[in-house]
Amino acid sequence: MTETQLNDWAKTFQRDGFVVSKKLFDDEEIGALLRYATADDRLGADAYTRNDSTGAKSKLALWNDLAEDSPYAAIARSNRVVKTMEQLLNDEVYHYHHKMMLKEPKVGGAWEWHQDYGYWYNFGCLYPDMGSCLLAVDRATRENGCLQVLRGSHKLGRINHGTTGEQMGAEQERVDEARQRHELVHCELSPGDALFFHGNLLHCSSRNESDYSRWSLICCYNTRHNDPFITGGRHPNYSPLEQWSDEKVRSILLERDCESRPSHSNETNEGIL
Ligand SMILES: O=C(O)CCC(=O)C(=O)O
Repeated sequence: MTETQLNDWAKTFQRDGFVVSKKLFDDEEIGALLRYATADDRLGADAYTRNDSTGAKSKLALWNDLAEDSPYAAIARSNRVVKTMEQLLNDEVYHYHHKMMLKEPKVGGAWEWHQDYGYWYNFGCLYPDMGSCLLAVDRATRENGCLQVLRGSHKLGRINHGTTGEQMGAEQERVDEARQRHELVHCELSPGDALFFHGNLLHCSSRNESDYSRWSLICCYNTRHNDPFITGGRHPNYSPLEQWSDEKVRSILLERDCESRPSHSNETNEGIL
């Protein structure tokens, strides 16, 4: 991607709190990741569920570490994701964690309206200068519960969060007010598209009512100047992130295609986002 494109994305991100990069990963790369993930027994074993307010189950597997041989981790290190995030957040970023969101057909639960910084504030991050890249692994539509965002809501600042079901949700009164003033956008994505979004952007997703799964890989980053003031928190403190070239990540994805026995770290981080 060119400097001009990155600058345009940074402007959109500042205004809207999110920006979409179409086909950040091409069909071959994302197809390989989907086949790998589908055959990845460890993913099923690592995954845990969070009940939404109706009791429907939202399933995810989350890693704080970047295992050398994990294709999910390779994407989290990839130059095309990390360099973009650095441009959007205007600082060096480091890996905070990454997770596979597994929203299964018919049963995959909703995620309540929240800001990621509503969670991360509690882990010693002083500033909301943090962001996530959601990579669509298979198609995300309204029917299978794509992410919904309120355009520009990152400018509201941090809203108090309480517990709803087994998740945290932003204070309802403020969400209702924000919905009157900020456009609701359903982020329908094709496999390989990436949505970069700010830590304070209000977002949610509905239950998966369709016959199709909605899997996505979300890579979360913190800025170097925002190293948490506590150590040993839920997610890591600053350490430099080794970025991998797009060619290297591509070859890892294609090599791992259809391997059913990955050996990436078994660290599970049972709990909150
Ligand atoms: O994947 C989803 O549907 C929602 C994920 C989300 O809101 C989050 O990880 O913060």
